[in-house]
Amino acid sequence: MRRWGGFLVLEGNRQYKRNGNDRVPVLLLWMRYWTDDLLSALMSKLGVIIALSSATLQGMLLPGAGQTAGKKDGADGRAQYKIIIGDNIPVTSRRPFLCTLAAWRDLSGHGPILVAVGNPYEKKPAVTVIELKAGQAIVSATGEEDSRFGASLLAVGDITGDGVTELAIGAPGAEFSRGVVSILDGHDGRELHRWLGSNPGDAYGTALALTDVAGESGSVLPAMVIGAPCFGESHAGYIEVRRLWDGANLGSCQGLPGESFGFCLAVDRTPTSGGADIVVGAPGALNTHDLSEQDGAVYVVDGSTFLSRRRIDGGIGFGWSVCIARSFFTGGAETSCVVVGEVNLNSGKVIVLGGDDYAILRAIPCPDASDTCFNAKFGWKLANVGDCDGDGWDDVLVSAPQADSEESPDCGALTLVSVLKGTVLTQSFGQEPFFQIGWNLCMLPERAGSARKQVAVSGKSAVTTVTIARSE
Ligand SMILES: [Ca+2]
Ligand SMILES: [Ca+2]
Repeated sequence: MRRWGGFLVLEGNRQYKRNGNDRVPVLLLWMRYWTDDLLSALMSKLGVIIALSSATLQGMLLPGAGQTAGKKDGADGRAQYKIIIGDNIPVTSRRPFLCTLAAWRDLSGHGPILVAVGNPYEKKPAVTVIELKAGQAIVSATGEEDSRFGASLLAVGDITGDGVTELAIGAPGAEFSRGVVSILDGHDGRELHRWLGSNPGDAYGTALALTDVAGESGSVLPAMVIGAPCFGESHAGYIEVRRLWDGANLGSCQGLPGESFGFCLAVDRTPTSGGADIVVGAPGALNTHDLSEQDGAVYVVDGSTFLSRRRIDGGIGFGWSVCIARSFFTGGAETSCVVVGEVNLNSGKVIVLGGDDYAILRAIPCPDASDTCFNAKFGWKLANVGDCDGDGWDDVLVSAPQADSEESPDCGALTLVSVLKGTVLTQSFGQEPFFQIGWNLCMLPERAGSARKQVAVSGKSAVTTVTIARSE
């Protein structure tokens, strides 16, 4: 509903009250003031618009319009895992929900965990590197006004050979939205590379991912994939692959008009021949925040020829997020699945694609234990958190930043799903109403010998650390 007019928005949520064995639909409505700089500026000209989509209202009032609940795993539906929402990471942003995150550990894996926090929508966009345990900012870099410097962040590993990871920073609004990606030396912040989009409006640097390319005599070299979704009706979007050590442009691949090809990226390193595959989301979005209103697609691109191997079509908002889940069969070949978020007004779902033809293996709907899914944006971000339940397949953490719990509207939810079984392992909600946990997710480096997985998560009110652990 936020799409219609914005500003002061009347929001609704269909919930159910128990009445004996029956459940009676109850409509909850509340007002929200959407404080975006752009919208504030528009508002001064246009005044307040209260918009309420009749289609949405109808959807809320129709009984049974919600998704069926995902089954909880474990005996008696008891969760065997828990998601613990922990300490806040200090952030200066007025709007942490727009923060982007990257994390790494330096000095051959034994140093403290460092987290880079991007504030791309501040008046002076900035990226600050924080030492997680001490909660102290170590260093920061700023970009030009409206450049959206820090809209994407990626720790790219050590290029210079000093044991310190370098940091890639995307600024898709820079140079008249041509977009710029900078690789900064992790030691002194020196700019090692600066790459530009081809044309104004490309939004080059909206998405970043690491990949491998073939080097001389069978060696493998690290490279970076850069997404330029060229938001808009007539723009196709493209990806570009750059070798990290010398910045060489190795090739590119383009999408179809209006589909925002390059909106999100994942790299599948499991194919045994021809190097890594690049998985590209093309949800047909007009920008990174408003939901898509058209059918989306996901492409699998050969990472050595940069030719599209396959296009997989989906419903509205399909391809909003992508990640790879791998399996490790002892003595057998490693295989993988592509996990795709389909985010739309209905509730969203996560779809698992696999096999040689990337067929749909299973769809995991938003688990609506308390009918929390309407416009929850389930699938907004995905993070591969490794194999939590020991079934040999990676499991995936799914965010739904506008999910409601029974007590709190808009607190957001994090859901751990089993890719192999298509079930929900556990779910946790944001701590308070309107916390909106899950606008961004970033895995933290694992501690040696620890079974706990840690994820940095941004919500509306704060950036926080989340731990996934077996419940005893
Ligand atoms: Ca370095
Ligand atoms: Ca698993």
